[in-house]
Amino acid sequence: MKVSKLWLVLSVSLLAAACSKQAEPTAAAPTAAAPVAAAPAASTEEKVLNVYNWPDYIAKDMLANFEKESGIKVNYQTFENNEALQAKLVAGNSGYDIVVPGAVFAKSQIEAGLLQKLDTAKIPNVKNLDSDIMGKLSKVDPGNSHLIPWAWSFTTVGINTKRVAKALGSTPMPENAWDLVFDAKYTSKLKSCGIAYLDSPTEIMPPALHYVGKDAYSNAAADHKLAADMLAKVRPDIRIFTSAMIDDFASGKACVALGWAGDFNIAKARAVENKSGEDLQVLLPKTGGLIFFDNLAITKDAKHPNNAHAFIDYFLRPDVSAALTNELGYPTANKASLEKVTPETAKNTAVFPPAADMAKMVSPSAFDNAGRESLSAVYTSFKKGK
Ligand code: SPD
Repeated sequence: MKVSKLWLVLSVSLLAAACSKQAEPTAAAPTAAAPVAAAPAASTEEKVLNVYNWPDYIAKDMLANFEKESGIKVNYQTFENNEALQAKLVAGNSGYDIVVPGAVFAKSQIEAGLLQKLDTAKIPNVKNLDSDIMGKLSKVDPGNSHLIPWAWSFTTVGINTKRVAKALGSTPMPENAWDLVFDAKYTSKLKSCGIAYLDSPTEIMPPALHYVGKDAYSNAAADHKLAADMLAKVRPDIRIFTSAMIDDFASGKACVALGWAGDFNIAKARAVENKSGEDLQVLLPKTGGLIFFDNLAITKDAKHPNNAHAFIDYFLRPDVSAALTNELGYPTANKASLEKVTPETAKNTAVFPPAADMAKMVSPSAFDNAGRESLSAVYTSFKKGK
């Protein structure tokens, strides 16, 4: 089911709020304002929490601050794509209390009973969430009973401006940024400086389907074939497949990347930090990027559900959510955090795209099981170059 136009509402409301901020933000580090929500049964639960999240997706001090304040020790591990998380959840007994599925996968995970209902009485900071966004998210999670948004961003194209200009030579930049990664006219030139793709069927096939004029979340095998034919033409030019491309992009190893705007924001900051001289730019394709939303959820067999609720509540403090946006360039659905978003971040169009660009974005949706199988087969052949 489509989460229709959630993202336009989201961008307009969040950006307006962020831009209307008057004063400098306070320090992002959590203060001793309110104690971590004490869960009634916390005393019977060991002080441990096992979290499974995407890499490069948490503010620097969040875990240490939460541990210090709550006395709960957090074991934190990462996965690189929704497929990897899905496999763990389906196998059961993952050992994880909190996981962070994309909305695209979360709907079927809720339906399959892999995630447990949240007890919002234990999450008082749920009041900080943007009600418009939560209303739209209820199409994926009826009654907002299982998911708390962690962060959102969009899949798009990032470039290393100087290296791309050199590799393209006299060929001008295309009007549509997707051409840089999907049209052999460009990829054949850019392969000399390195093209990187995300590495998962559900990350590559939706933009490829969108590029060939099909529904990005089509389940039709014929549409998959069309996208596969297009991809086959550029396959020889793709050097790197990885969903953790920040360092490759920041260091200049890849000059063009099909990836997540938030990760490109991190790469940009890293390039500056490392004084590498690489000039990175996040492009907003003419035909739109693909919005995604990742969410905190508690596994059905979580051993530490009270600690998990306490962690979620902690994250929903305005300053804690804002640190994710300010440090990494990933917006959240925490409306109350916008006052703490720095003016520099608020005006960064790769964090909060302008309304006109948001209007063109593709909303998240879900594949059915048959569609997902077909996509996997097509993607595997594409990667093998067969
Ligand atoms: N740095 C990791 C960011 C995780 C992004 N999740 C992307 C899901 C897109 N479908």
